[in-house]
Amino acid sequence: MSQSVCRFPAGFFWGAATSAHQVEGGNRWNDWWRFEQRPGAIRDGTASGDACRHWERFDQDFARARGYGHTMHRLSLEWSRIEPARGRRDGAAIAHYHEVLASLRRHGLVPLVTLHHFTNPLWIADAGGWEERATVDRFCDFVRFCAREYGGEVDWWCTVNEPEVYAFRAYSEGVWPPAKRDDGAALAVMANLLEAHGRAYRILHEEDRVDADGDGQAVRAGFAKHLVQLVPDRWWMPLDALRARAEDAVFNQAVMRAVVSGEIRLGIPGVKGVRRRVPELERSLDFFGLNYYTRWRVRMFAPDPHVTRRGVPLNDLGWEVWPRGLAAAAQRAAACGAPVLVTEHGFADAADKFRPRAVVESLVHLGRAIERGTPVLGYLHWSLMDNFEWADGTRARFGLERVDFDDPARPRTPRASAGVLARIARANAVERTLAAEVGARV
Ligand code: IFM
Repeated sequence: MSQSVCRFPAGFFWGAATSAHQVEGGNRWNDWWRFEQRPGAIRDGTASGDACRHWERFDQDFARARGYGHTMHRLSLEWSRIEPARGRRDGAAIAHYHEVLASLRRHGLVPLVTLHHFTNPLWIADAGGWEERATVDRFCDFVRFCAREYGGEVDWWCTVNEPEVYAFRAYSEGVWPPAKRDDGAALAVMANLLEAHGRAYRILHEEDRVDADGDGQAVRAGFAKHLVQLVPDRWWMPLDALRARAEDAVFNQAVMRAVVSGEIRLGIPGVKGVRRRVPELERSLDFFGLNYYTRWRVRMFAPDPHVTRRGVPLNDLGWEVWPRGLAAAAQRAAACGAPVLVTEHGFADAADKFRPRAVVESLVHLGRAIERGTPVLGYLHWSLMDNFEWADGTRARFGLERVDFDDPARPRTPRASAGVLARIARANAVERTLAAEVGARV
């Protein structure tokens, strides 16, 4: 028997994550689809279009995921398909997601269902989107509907994905719909999304009473937080440290404090902040969904405050590859008091040049953190297959499988990384031989 570098706890979940708009194709009734039609909105000139045609091909996709040893799969329900107009629900879309969930079960994959992953129905966007408190109410109606409709098939729920990323990209940087550049609006949106998470958490616990997987718990609900590490670029420059701390305070700390204490306190110097108490938010995590990708080196007075250093390994989007960061982020997330589930982690690497090694090194660091006591329930890789990477289009390749977007059939080809993760998942361990094969320094 091969020796292992580290082993994972019994029952640890292995799998991949996707979101509806990025893989399904044909999602015409949301704000992203409309945004993609604007010239220049998507950097490489692509659009989601047919995406990966996962809408039709989900069953084959799940069969392959199972073949890779996956035991859990994260997906999202597309609100705009289920409720294309306010109060009008689409029976065919609702039935479709029942088929999707049945397929996951048939293939032995536990579903983790996200309820908001960046897209909004057009009728929500046109009524003011997430700047409006009314959107929180409409979202809660949707959550209640999903809990009643799918609660018999789903126990693991992710309320909102990356509220901080959504708020800043869409309302401060203006690179996602509705393309605003207003820090005050970004803070208001973040607060509304946090409130939505807290209220959705309570609704899921009220409405989903069915223990679908027979483990004694009908609901495990959490959110997915992008826990980027912010570090000063120059250790000797106090202003860089100041800026890194200030960004971390609003992007990470405030969000983590809110889901523990119920207090929303969001501020940016010179901008009208938000302060409010949302009782439903207090201790609103059964698990902390951790999305980890990179660290940002922060510089004061730079045109782009997030800089890269020469000689540092970068992914295809220019994000630093820092395998230690996954464990560091898990340790930080665990301080919120809930077990951590890695709901996303991955690399844009079209050639699969560094992904195999980076996955192995990241998982060894994570495995060691678990051995030292960090509670982690599972690891879901972003993503099962290449997909529509928002404003970066289809050029950013995060998939364990390569998708040929030039071919209308969207064939998938497994990358070496799919096999690497499969070996780890099947062994529930990182074997020494595998670490050596990919050149991991562990
Ligand atoms: O593709 C996204 C995903 O939708 C949310 N988290 C980060 C991923 C990679 O950028």
